[in-house]
Amino acid sequence: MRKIIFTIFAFVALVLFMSSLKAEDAQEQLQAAIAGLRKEIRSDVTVENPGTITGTVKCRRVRHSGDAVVYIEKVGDNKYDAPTEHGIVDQQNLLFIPHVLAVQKGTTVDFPNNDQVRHNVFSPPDCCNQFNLGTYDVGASKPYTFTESCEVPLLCNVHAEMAAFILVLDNPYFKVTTKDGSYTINNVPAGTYKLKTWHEKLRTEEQDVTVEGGKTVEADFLLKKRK
Ligand SMILES: [Cu+2]
Repeated sequence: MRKIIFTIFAFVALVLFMSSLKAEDAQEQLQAAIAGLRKEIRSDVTVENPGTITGTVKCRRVRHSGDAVVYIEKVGDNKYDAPTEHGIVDQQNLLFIPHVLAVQKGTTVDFPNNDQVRHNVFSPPDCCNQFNLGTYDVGASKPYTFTESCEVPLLCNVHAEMAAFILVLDNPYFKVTTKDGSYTINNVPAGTYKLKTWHEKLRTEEQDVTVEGGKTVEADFLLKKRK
């Protein structure tokens, strides 16, 4: 009898141990996926004697100052070739990864399903890039090309809690902030521009910046709740 109880106990302990390893594995995989995916997709532009814009975005009353976007509204005629590189929004553990992706207009984004369950990807009907990729299998991937500049909320009609954003912008001059709120926009042609912010929950701010060739200009923002 004792032997049987011991065997059952040992078996249960082993199963628990294996499942904790698996959970740890999944967590590690998720972290690696988050760290590995690009948060911006832009085309390469040759600029003579460019300048740099850098600074910090402080986000009030949200968990961290990451996932805000700083961008220049208009550079010249704002006409740029679309990037050839694809963006990726992965689906893992009932999450879209990354949570915020900023892309230049004309970028194709792939939506691989690397989860254990089927997902659907769509944007709401009032979005300027309205699309619905339907529900698709684990291991499959579907692309969509974003031809209009605007905020694109991503949703899944299987899981109401899944949400993410793609911000589609007119030119290559933008950056997604890191968790501490810092950002740097490189390769900017000399000139005076309107620099704007985007955040899924916070109010848009803007300020004028003058960029000089070979120099770095600083621009900080404080983002508050929308009224
Ligand atoms: Cu889903």
